[in-house]
Amino acid sequence: MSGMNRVPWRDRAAFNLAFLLEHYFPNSDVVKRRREAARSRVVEQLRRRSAGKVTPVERQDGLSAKDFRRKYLSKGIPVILENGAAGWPLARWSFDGFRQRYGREMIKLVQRRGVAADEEIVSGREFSEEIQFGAFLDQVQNGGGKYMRFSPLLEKFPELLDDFDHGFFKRMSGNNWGLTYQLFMGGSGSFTPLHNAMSGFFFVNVCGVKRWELISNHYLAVMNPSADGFGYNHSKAQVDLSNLEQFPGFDCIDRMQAVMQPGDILYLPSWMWHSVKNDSPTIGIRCGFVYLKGMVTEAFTLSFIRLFAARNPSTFQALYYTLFKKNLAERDKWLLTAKLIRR
Ligand SMILES: O=C(O)CCC(=O)C(=O)O
Repeated sequence: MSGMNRVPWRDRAAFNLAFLLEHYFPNSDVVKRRREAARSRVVEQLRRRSAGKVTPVERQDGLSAKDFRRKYLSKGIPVILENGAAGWPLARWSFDGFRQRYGREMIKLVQRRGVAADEEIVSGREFSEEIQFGAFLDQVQNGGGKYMRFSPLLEKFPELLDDFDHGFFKRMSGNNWGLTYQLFMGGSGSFTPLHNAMSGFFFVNVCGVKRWELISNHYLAVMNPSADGFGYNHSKAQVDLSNLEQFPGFDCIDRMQAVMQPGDILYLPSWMWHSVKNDSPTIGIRCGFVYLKGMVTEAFTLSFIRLFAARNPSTFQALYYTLFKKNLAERDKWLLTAKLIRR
């Protein structure tokens, strides 16, 4: 983002180092004090600048894979590929279509700390429930609060994978390995709070309207995530600034917004923070992919933490579950360790 409100690299580096150390010394007061001091300096610097700017994510119609890689992927810039999935055979991907085909099947919904709305987490713990797919779909369409996020459902119903243009993902990402697919279905008003993770992804919006807020990881100190060693980071900061006193400086950071219509595909770079609100009942697919350059250049410290300091799951566990583990119920414990799909 050219012309963005920037934080001096020294203050960012000081915060990043303290955040890294906190993963190894979670009870150290010295580390906590250093982190707080760095955060205050970042906020002070940002407050000397103008109010944060909100800009729309670019929309491109008919972008070639080569131009996508040159202009967006290699630079870590998000983009909406307008109607990118319009020609895919997704006609059966509707609430009625799913109800007819799979309505009687039992599915599992898992809510994880930091990426579920507060009211979905029962007494501060992760929470999962089994529900009949038909009943779940009914409540999504009727504005109920249950939200299916990061679901491995495509492994249960692998025939659905035939409806994607797998060549599209390979061409765009420049890889023919490392693709993972996860499903999202939520009702009107359902919400996923701010978080970021190592893999970049394409999000295919099949039904409904989704509203995204995107924030560069340049502002990690303002997002102020806890060092809990998950495979992802999360923040309780609210983009409507309703908890500015807890997240000072949030009004001075730049952010982007994207509104996705059915058929649109969003590219989201590694480590970019994002939150999502569904304006209407939605069905979407997240296709994660490996792009090493982006992972490291977008956030070296976070990549280092993910590879060497994360415990829930560790890199070894994540790889094991991604590559080998077949038992869904077990693998389902770890967010973002979706099975690699070869097509
Ligand atoms: O659609 C959503 O609610 C969240 C999507 C998301 O955060 C992701 O795919 O990483």
